[in-house]
Amino acid sequence: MATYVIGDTHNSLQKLEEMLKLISPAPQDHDILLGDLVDRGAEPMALIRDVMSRKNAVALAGNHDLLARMFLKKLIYGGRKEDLDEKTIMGIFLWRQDGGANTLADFHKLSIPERREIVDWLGELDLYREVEAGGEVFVLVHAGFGQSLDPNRLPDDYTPEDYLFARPDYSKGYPNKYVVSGHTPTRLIPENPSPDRIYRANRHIAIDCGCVFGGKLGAICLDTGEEFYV
Ligand SMILES: [Mn+2]
Repeated sequence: MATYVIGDTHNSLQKLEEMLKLISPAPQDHDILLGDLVDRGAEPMALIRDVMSRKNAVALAGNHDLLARMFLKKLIYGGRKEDLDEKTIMGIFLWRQDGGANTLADFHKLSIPERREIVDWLGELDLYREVEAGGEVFVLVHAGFGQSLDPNRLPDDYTPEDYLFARPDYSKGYPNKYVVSGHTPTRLIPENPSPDRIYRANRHIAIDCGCVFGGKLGAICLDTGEEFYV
């Protein structure tokens, strides 16, 4: 059994399909998506439904997934303006500017039971997951614990900001486990010599290779360390 971790897909079902073709996981392997499935790209609902349908795939929450969930929950029945408070209307406006427009338009094409199913599924995504592979322990988390990463702190002892939004300090790491994160495209890591490739430092593995920004979708096999790009 092998475990593959796949970076931020941002609505690109096509890239995910290409990636799974490249990896060609065996039936007993696990595929873990590291969050930010939705927003920015073209086919959010098809992507979510595809991941939901895969028996061996699980997704963790990214900031975009939770933001989408928060607003979509209020829009299951269409979301008439008079039913929404000002803060929500403003939030939806800002979310649309930050990549939510396609997610919202695509959501509205679904039937109400389908919308409910998607909202429930998004609400169940874990914030982090710890897995063992190849004799090592890996903590998988969308943003990578931010500047707060502290070797004396347990993985369940961080804030939503640390799990979902904050930019990590790659000079810090746990001494006995690896942190695998997405969220920050590796081209934005100043000390990374290879933009859009997986970046490793101090038991920190950053795998968001910027697929939605003209880079690549990255993935890694935790058991072998093999890297995959599409
Ligand atoms: Mn993110």
